[in-house]
Amino acid sequence: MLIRKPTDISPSEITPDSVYTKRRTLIKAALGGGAIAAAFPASRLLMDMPEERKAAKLGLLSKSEFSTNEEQTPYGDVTSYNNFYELGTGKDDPARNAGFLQTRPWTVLVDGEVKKERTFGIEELLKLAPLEERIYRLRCVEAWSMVVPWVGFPLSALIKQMEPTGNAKYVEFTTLHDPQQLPGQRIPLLDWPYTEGLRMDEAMNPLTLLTLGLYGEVLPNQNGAPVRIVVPWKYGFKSAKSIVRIRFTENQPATSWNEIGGQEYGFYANVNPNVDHPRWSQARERRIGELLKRDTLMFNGYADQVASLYAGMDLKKFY
Ligand SMILES: Nc1nc2c(c(=O)[nH]1)N[C@H]1C(S)=C(S)[C@@H](COP(=O)(O)O)O[C@H]1N2
Ligand SMILES: [Mo]
Repeated sequence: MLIRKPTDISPSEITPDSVYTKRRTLIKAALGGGAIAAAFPASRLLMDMPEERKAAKLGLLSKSEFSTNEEQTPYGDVTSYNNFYELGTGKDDPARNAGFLQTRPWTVLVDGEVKKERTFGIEELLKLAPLEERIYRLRCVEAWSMVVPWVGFPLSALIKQMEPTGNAKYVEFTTLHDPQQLPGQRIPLLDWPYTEGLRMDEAMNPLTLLTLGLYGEVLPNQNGAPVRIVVPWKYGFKSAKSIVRIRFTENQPATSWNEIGGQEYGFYANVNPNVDHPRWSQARERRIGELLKRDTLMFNGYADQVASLYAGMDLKKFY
């Protein structure tokens, strides 16, 4: 399969309404590996596996003052050790099942508390603001971390263009809901589609990146193609993948992990070595590719940029 250059892509079709119909049932049972395997038809797996993904280059990228100069996690690790439950629950499943997901045409609906709702084709999003390279640490709640050269632009550029109303206090992100393309959605692990959310000031923070690529190329499907969020001071699950909708809300939106396990996964989910997950410590982490664990930093090392957002808040309560 060949991914065309962003400039070759024709205007997108409107995403079907079914994508936005949120299921009401919340099934809290996590199922075993047998059910997962059964949801991914083996024949299609082989047929749809691209032999060699040749990702489109994203052209000249400006560097960012927010980039870390730590050693980058190799491309092979970034694209083969993933969390993307819609493509399987094993770390190597998303790369193996990536061929199910079709990322063209693709649209993102921006609606809710905005002056005028709008649907962006992915090719429009790619041109909405200058693309930057942002080398960020990203730490999973499971106590591993990576350093990834993401490509994108601050989400604030999109928000400003959309002119949210005075009632917009939060932003909700919704992943594509299509069990054909995301077969993990045939299993009620989470209340699909995956949703996440940020407070408006978090969404406007210059670190919050609307992400379209990594390592100078368009995002591989397993990393959340064609567009995802990256919020580097929060646990990885806040960084929703394969987004089809961005909605401004007055009230704090329900988020998938918080709904399924509120004691373990809070709405804020700021990386915090002093607040343990109920089942394990968050004080240390393993950088993928390294043997020894390292200390986890407050706000994942981005305290200078974001600590002020939480001034006066009890971070044990608002975890
Ligand atoms: N739609 C969706 N987004 C998701 C997830 C997911 O399962 N589904 N997993 C999250 C978690 S737990 C992490 S750690 C990051 C992993 O991003 P990466 O695979 O690109 O490193 O994606 C996040 N975004
Ligand atoms: Mo994660």
